[in-house]
Amino acid sequence: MKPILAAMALAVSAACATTPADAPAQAPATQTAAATPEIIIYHAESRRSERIVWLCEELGLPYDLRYRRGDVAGSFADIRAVNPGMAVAPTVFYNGELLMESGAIMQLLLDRHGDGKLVPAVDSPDYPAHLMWMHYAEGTLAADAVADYRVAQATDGLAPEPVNGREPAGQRGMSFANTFSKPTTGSADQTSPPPTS
Ligand SMILES: N[C@@H](CCC(=O)N[C@@H](CS)C(=O)NCC(=O)O)C(=O)O
Repeated sequence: MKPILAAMALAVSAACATTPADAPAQAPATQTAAATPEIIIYHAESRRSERIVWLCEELGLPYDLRYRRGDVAGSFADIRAVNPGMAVAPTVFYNGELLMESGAIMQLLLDRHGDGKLVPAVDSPDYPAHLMWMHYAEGTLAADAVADYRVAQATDGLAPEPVNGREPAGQRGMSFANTFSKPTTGSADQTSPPPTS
């Protein structure tokens, strides 16, 4: 339901409700979606700010996109002007509040404006895996990939080599994501939980 319709439905049901004088007070109805926020996304092409743009599109949330097409350095100069201490993409203003961390911004938008879309219910069997992958993206995977990127930067673009037969960090992060299958008790694959005694 659109936020405005939800608000109208709440208002109408409140106006029509009759409560006997001795009835216990009712808990307020659960709010399903907050009012449409003002969202300004400071973006740079091919950067993580795309996550926020994508999500706003999925949720039908209006947003003001600020970036310079074909000019990543210029886009970051604009970001630095509004967020000098940590000029990263995304930098987002949500109802005037400066926010960073794409995962946190996504969670905020989904919690307040998702109306149950795109996220399994907290008590769903899919919720733990959903949460794990949400954190994996900017936790282990990003850390591993950036480690390889820094090596490549320091070695004129050479791909990191395996060390002691182990994959370089970023490749490990990607191959884990590519080969992961949801563990089920008793399965023999490498992602299974350890046996319980
Ligand atoms: N964990 C942050 C990472 C933000 C980040 O580092 N973004 C990159 C672009 S993908 C950036 O702004 N890099 C510029 C820099 O670090 O100076 C997030 O998920 O938003």
